[in-house]
Amino acid sequence: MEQMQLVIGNKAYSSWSMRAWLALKHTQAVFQEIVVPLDVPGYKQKLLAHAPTGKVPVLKADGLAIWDSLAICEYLAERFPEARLWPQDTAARAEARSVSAEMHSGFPAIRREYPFNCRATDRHVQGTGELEREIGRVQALWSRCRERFGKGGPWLFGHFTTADCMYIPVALRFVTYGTQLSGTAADYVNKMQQFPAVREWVAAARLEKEIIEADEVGRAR
Ligand SMILES: N[C@@H](CCC(=O)N[C@@H](CS)C(=O)NCC(=O)O)C(=O)O
Repeated sequence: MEQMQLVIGNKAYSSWSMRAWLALKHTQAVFQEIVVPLDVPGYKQKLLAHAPTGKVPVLKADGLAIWDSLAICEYLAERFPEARLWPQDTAARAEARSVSAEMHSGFPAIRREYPFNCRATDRHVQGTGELEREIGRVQALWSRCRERFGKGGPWLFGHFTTADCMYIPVALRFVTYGTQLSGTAADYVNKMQQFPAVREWVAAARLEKEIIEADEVGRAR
């Protein structure tokens, strides 16, 4: 079996890359990272050489190029069942798939107003009502997952799953932009910040040199 490769963007700025990377890390498979810095001259051509979307992440495994973070998580869940990237219980799995899809296809205000910038600290933006509503929805969703399905461990469904891969980059945004959280949401953010894979990703992001100005919002003037 050839070593898998994961094509990703800047660790500082690419939340979708982080999602696939967290899932792949969790399988404990050995893999090679191919980092393609985004928004620099020629980057699109480099991405198009890996997948027809010209976007990251792309997983190259078993002669396949699998694009899109959620498709990658699904593939890894099938290929590494022992990693339990979905809960085993049908009801928990249905809910985990629902909240993962909700993140994958939704939360436009969080994505627009809180650009992912995991090495930044102390950023503040004047959020819209839509942003506030979405933050409230994320907190409600985390609380429900933890209360109904989280008894077996600290993650949304107890053990680490694809749902955590989807929401850890959201939790990191809450840290970057100083979002006020309490209860379950605050506990979840604290837990994820101590998680070795998250620390490894953020530490690597801090070493990157590239700056994407559009994602550097909320600095003190
Ligand atoms: N739905 C895709 C989104 C992928 C995506 O938008 N990736 C961004 C980086 S986070 C990208 O490749 N941007 C480069 C570009 O659009 O040129 C997924 O889940 O993987």
